[in-house]
Amino acid sequence: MQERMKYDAIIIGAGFAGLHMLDRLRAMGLSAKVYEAAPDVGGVWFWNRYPGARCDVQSLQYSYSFSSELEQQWEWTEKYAAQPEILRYIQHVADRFDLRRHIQFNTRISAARFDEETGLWDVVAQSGESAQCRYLVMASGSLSVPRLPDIPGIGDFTGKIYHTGAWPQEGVDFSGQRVGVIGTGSSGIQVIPQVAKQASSLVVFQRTANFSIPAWNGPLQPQTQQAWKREYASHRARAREVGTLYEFSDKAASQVSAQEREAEYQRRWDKGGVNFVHAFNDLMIDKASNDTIADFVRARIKEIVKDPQVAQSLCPTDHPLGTKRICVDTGYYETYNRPNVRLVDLKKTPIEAVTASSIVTSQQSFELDALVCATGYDALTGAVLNIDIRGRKGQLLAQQWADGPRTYLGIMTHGFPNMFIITGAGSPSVLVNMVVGIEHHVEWICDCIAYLRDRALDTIEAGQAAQDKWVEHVNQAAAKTLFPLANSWFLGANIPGKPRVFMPYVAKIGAYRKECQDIADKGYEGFQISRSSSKHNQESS
Ligand code: N01
Repeated sequence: MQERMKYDAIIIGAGFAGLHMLDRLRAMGLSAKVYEAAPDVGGVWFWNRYPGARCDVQSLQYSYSFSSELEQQWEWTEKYAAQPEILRYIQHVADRFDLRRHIQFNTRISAARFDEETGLWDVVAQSGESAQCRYLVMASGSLSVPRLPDIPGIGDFTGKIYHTGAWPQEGVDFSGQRVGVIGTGSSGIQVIPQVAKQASSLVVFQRTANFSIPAWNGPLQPQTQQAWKREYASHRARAREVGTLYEFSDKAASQVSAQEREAEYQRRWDKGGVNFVHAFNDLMIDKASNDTIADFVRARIKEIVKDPQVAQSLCPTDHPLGTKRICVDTGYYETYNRPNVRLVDLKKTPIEAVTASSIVTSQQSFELDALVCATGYDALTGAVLNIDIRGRKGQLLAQQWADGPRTYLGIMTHGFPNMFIITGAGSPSVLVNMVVGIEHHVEWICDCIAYLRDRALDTIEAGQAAQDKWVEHVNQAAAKTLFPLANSWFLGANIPGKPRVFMPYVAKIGAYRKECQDIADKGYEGFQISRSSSKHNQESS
């Protein structure tokens, strides 16, 4: 029998998080291996190849900060990079830092088991292949488990069905086809204008109207890029405090005149992007203030969309602006003025079934050649819980998290020693610039491993009491905002049966970094740290 490979660390996933983790651990002199289900690096940027896919954080900020040579030498071509350019960047990083030889592609990890005797993790792939490690790092992504809608009859559809998050590598040509799109979140809002340009007809099946802000994307001017690069150090320092460098207002919408509010919303609309939602500092905590910005967007939708009934259906009315992830688009609302595009408002006429060739609503049947599902993900916990992870005493992580994810700092969970989660539930994660969040977690995890190594300690895990306190703290932070008012994937509301728990930590990344650093400075307060034989319980009371 072939001997099992043994590594200091195994990392699951070769996206932004996994690659950076690998690079840092190698730099520390650890043996590390990445397992990746896809045939190449990239993570979500490998899979999300749908037409129109691009990041809504500006390219110069949605990139690694750990290498000044890399940040100076890499040239971005657009204000908001499209998926192919981001994927090229990630591939470049893998090659530049010679990471590929430590990555095993086409390998999906199905199980991981902590062995209390050895203090090691046994990691098993779907193929049956297994390996051992001391540290297990979940870099498996926050939005990486696509979810198809469970509509009666969908399995009978004989046309092609695509999910935006698992797009065919060879691309899709919709020319001359009758296409349906289900879903109007960030992915739907990006893919719809592109499909509309190709398809002979497009029917959009909308369950919940979403707020979308124009991107006003365009080429990145060389002088803009050079100016930014000259100031990169200070920009990155600021990003560590705020995530993305938006114009954060110190004024409340409730304390200024209606004219001042309108002028500010218009100014930010004209600049475009997520910056729009930071127009005032009370928009996410005061419903009346939020109504003012939501009204502004609804008025813009009615200006852009020519058919008043279609415009009305496109106006979100069931959640405050920003409580579902705000969308950023290029020509989304304008697309509904095209003669080949039709909006079906599922709130009025729900889908009843899918047949071999059509979608049937309560009112009509729509014949389709292809169906695009922009129906989202089992967010934050999906990728972790898809693996059969067993910690101390064989306890199953899925059982521990049956009522919602429980972590300490969003990085570790009680009963699962030496298992780290990058940008997991309980950390700011998807609420901030992901690359900034990832770099922070990678640094923290590396410091933690160095701490253990320097003291010849074997395991670290979240203490129960500290974890309980953290979960409560994360819940309280969300409860002070308007976020819980929306049925969003932040709350798991898009997955039937998923516990309704607000998963990300609503905090400025700078404040969160400080909380994490303070805990590390106090000798990892609240964590349990042990040598194989003697257990030093450092959990705070
Ligand atoms: O997924 P979503 P997404 N019948 O869950 C609808 C990031 N991202 O892939 O709201 C009918 O937001 C569902 O309707 P409802 C970003 O963080 C970023 O678009 O549940 N409809 C909703 O409209 C984003 O938030 C970028 O009522 C059904 C849609 O499908 C996250 O990924 C680009 C349905 C799902 O929206 C996820 O975005 C893309 C059903 N059975 C993604 N089931 C950028 O950086 C679901 N829906 C720009």
